[in-house]
Amino acid sequence: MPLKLNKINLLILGKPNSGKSTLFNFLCKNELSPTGDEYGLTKKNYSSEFEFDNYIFVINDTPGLRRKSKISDKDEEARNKKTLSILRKVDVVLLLIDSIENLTRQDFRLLDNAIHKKKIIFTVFTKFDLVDDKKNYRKNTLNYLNNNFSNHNEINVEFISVHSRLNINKLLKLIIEKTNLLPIRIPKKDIKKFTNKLLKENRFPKQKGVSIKSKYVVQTDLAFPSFKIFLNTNKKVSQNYVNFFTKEFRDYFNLIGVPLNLTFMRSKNPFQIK
Ligand SMILES: Nc1nc2c(ncn2[C@@H]2O[C@H](COP(=O)(O)OP(=O)(O)OP(=O)(O)O)[C@@H](O)[C@H]2O)c(=O)[nH]1
Ligand SMILES: [Mg+2]
Repeated sequence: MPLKLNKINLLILGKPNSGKSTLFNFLCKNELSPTGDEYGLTKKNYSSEFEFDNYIFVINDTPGLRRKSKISDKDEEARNKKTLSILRKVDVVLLLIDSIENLTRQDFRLLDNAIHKKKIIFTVFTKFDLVDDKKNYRKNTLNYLNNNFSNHNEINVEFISVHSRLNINKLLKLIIEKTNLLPIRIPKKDIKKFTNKLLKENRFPKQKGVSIKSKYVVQTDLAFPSFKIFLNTNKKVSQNYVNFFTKEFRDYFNLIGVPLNLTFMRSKNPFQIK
């Protein structure tokens, strides 16, 4: 059984006007952070707490992040730095995207940054009340992410509206669910079953014509999904191989949308492990 965390630290990030402070105020049931149609209303970080389903959520609202090229003054630069420093300290990052705007390269960069820092990440499309064909919008957005963002398995995606109270509780429940996955312990026998399945199916991508096999996998941290994968090669594995293995591992153990630490170990004497 995973350990139950009772405090979850959240950070809200996103472009100006994406609805960060509206969500923050709604969740904390106060009007601490200024909201409105003017871009860049929030000029500092706000932190507050609220309770949901026996959990205490500590939530941080931040000033809107703009592209580096658009930043003109030192104050904004300092605010951005501060925001990214909070990122290091939280468990969960909510990247807010206005549903009526497109995903941009800056959004992908922020997602990559949060992935690199091993956070639980939610890409949250806001103002969903303004979308007419919600079903199609959802489908197209998920397809777009699958096709254009190679790390899509590392993030969760949700569509909310604070004005219509749409999917907010669902979002909070999902945050709890994913946070509870983190202190994970996968029994050795299940890891063995997984490696045997991979070996049997033998779909490993070839590297210079050679099929690299993962012979065994060891969990190295019980508080965080960290694993060492021992390979039958003394060569560095390709990104293609890493992606293949990571996807198989996530799918098998149902670890979609949570950070994962996989270290691929080369074998000094690859011929010893058959
Ligand atoms: N229709 C609709 N509008 C929303 C929703 N949430 C926020 N808005 C509006 O979007 C505008 C921007 O909201 P804010 O919460 O101030 O956005 P922000 O991301 O905090 O903006 P900055 O602080 O400038 O970065 C406001 O006019 C809100 O009323 C929503 O669920 N539906
Ligand atoms: Mg704001």
